[in-house]
Amino acid sequence: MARSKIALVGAGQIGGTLAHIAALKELGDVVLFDIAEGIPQGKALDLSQSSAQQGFHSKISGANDYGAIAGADVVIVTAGVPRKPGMSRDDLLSINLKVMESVGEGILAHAPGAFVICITNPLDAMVWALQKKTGLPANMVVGMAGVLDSARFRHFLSEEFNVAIEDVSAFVLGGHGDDMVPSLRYSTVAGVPLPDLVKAGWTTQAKLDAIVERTRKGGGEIVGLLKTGSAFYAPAASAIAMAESYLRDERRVLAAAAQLNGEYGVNGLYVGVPVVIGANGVERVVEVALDADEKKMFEKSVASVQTLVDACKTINPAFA
Ligand code: A3D
Repeated sequence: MARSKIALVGAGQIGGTLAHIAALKELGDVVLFDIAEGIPQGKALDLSQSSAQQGFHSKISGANDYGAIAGADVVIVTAGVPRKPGMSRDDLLSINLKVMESVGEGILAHAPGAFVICITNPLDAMVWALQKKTGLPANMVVGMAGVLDSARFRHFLSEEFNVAIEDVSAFVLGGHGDDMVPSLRYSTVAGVPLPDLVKAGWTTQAKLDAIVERTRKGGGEIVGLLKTGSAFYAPAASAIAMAESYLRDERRVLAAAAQLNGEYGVNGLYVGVPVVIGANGVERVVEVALDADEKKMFEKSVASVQTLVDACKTINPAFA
């Protein structure tokens, strides 16, 4: 049986880590694509040579030509530039919007049947632009952020409670940014909601509030420490969980930026919500009742996403 093909558009920090994890998990053959000459080829060669010790059979190749992604089952997009000192959010937006245009053309020409996972920031606007540019069905174009935000939340909670991370389940809604909405009511330890654990004396509300704040600023904390780039191990692991759920039809319930068409009262925007990912891509948006506070935070987060999308339409009226 033919192996699945995973195309990684962008062979930087996250792209290289994605290739490594995909190969270790034998998810399929991997193609690294980048505009930087030599980088995807060099990483592909290095990773291929690691198979002698690590025992995987995935073939890994690198290319500067979109033809190499032909027929990919999954495309994961990390192409773009990160924000540098002195660069405004709008500067970043206009550069990466152009990148999404060329990436969208490449995907449409060579891998229009793929499940496309976007990671490039600003995430909710870039995945919106990629879907708009390609015109691919919305269930096949999704953004990775919620899995990562939940992973950060779960890590901090597992440390606070001193329990295994797999017994901590976290629920995060909204756009990928400082006003994302980590929900305490829907986050649990072995099924017990966090507010009940406060009542039981396991922690305090103040400690949970601090963990929520740290989760919201989780990306910035790592940028501050690394100084030369942003997080890449956990972002790559998060996107692989999404790709794996699609390729193996696992039907996992994962937080992701999905196009909303009426769910949560939002229309046409990509916003982080829990979704079911299976062989048909995003198969279902999980919609739950929000209380007044959660609703207020969610609406604020959606408004931030709307501002970014409006900025994309101003920068390039073709997106309007
Ligand atoms: P980096 O290591 O800079 O890799 C980006 C790669 O994109 C580089 O190798 C570039 O050469 C390449 N590139 C630039 N323009 C193009 C183009 N037009 N076509 C193809 N390749 C191109 O960055 P990274 O891997 O650390 O991060 C990648 C992106 O992910 C950035 O936009 C980050 O902000 C974003 N990111 C998002 C999250 C989320 O949770 C959403 C987390 C971490 C990083």
